[in-house]
Amino acid sequence: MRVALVNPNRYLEPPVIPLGIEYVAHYLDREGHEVEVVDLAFSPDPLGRLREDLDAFDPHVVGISLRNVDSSLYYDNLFFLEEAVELVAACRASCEARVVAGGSALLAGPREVADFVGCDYAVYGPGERALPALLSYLERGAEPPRIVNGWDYSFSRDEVPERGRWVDYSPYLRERGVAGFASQCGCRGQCSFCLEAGLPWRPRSPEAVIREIGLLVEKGCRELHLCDCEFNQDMETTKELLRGMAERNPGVSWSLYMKPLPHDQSLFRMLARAGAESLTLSVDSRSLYGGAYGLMDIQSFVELAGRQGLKVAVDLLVGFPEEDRERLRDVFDFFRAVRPETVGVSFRIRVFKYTELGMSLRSAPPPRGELEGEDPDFIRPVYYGWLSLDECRELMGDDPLFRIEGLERRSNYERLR
Ligand code: B12
Ligand code: SF4
Repeated sequence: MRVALVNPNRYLEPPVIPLGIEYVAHYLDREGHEVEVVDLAFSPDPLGRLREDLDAFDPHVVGISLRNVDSSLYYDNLFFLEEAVELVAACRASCEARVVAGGSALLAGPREVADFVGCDYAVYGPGERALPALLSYLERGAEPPRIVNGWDYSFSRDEVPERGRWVDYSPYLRERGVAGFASQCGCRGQCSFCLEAGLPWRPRSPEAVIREIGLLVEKGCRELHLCDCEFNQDMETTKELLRGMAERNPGVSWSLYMKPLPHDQSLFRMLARAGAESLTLSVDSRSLYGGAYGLMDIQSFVELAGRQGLKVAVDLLVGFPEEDRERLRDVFDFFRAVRPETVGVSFRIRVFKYTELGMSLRSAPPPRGELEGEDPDFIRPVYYGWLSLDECRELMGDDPLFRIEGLERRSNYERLR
């Protein structure tokens, strides 16, 4: 079948090469489908460009990759799905193709997002084998289910996806973008606010990841970002990968997300040897006091990383219903003492319908604070919080270590570059 894969992500802070599209395109191509990627990231006229490309290609299926629902920032929030509605409508007007949505935005509620953007089908989770499976229904003239669970199909752990074939990296690299690579999918964490909590964990084989990085190096990409939600989920797999990278991917420097646990001294030594430079450490005050990890774990993380010359940017989320200012004062004082490179603070929490926090806030009004936003499906931004900007500033003091996320449009890891 002819499949057009559309990247509507025009948020450029920083621009992100659509890795999900590259992976899905690789699998479709391998299955014998004809693939064209319509990358709208830098297009001055996205609707016009989409219509033109669809007219020329006349696809049977349009796959639209929805990465971000919104910018997830309380200040100056940008909501992206409105534009997706227009793009889906433009597909309908241009061709007869069925429209399939995929991408991490679907985690906000696959049915809700599918209804919002008006697509025919939606795949949530990995699309590598799920989209070809959906196409085979259509080829047979059968009706696929409207919502497909990508984890039922997953991906092949040994596959080495082609890189830089489907997407032109050059405008991204010119505008501060870096290529990404993924070593695993899913998360074993259970953070109450997070879209990824408890998503089935599937590792890729370290050998395949090392070879994929080799392909990126051949394309001239030596500065990379890991696209795992958190790297340190399974120490055995991560260490095997790091050993291989140190031996076979020399000269690569990369950034990654990590969570406080698990970690040990050798993990940081191996990260440094494998070219890792900056780590974004995700911390939320509820997990901190709920037992997932403690202050000592974070202190040891920052110290051990620092000893290896690794820079640590902390993404800190505070202001859960059960907290008060005194508890948060302890958290801020702790970071003031431990001093990672930078701490990006969010004190309003983006709430999603099916997260633990979303479900509890929907079932009963919180003991303190309020929900801002009207959408019962929580697709249009809904925020929860009780701390005011002034109170948050007071907790930060005038220490330049802390920055409030959203008041400037640069993600935490970029401040380290
Ligand atoms: C790594 C990462 C980053 C890196 C990216 C580095 C790089 N060079 O690629 C950086 C730090 C730059 C970043 C920035 C941001 N990020 Co980010 N990021 C991620 C993370 C951890 C991985 C994304 C990724 O590439 N995954 C690997 C690829 C292969 O997976 P994928 O894109 O989802 O594609 C798969 C499936 O979704 C599906 N699929 C994808 N497209 C399609 C299409 C079809 C048709 C089908 C069928 C299937 C399909 O198949 C693919 C293969 O399995 C995700 C969380 C997550 N695990 O998804 C957050 C995440 C996407 N980011 C998020 C956010 C909010 C942002 C920022 C807006 C933050 C900010 N305010 O600055 C920016 C946006 C930047 C931009 N221009 O879009 C949120 C989005 C949530 C929301 N509110 O919508 C996420 C979900 C994190 C979270 N838990 O909240 N990010
Ligand atoms: S915050 Fe990190 S560890 Fe927690 S559920 Fe989300 S991705 Fe997993």
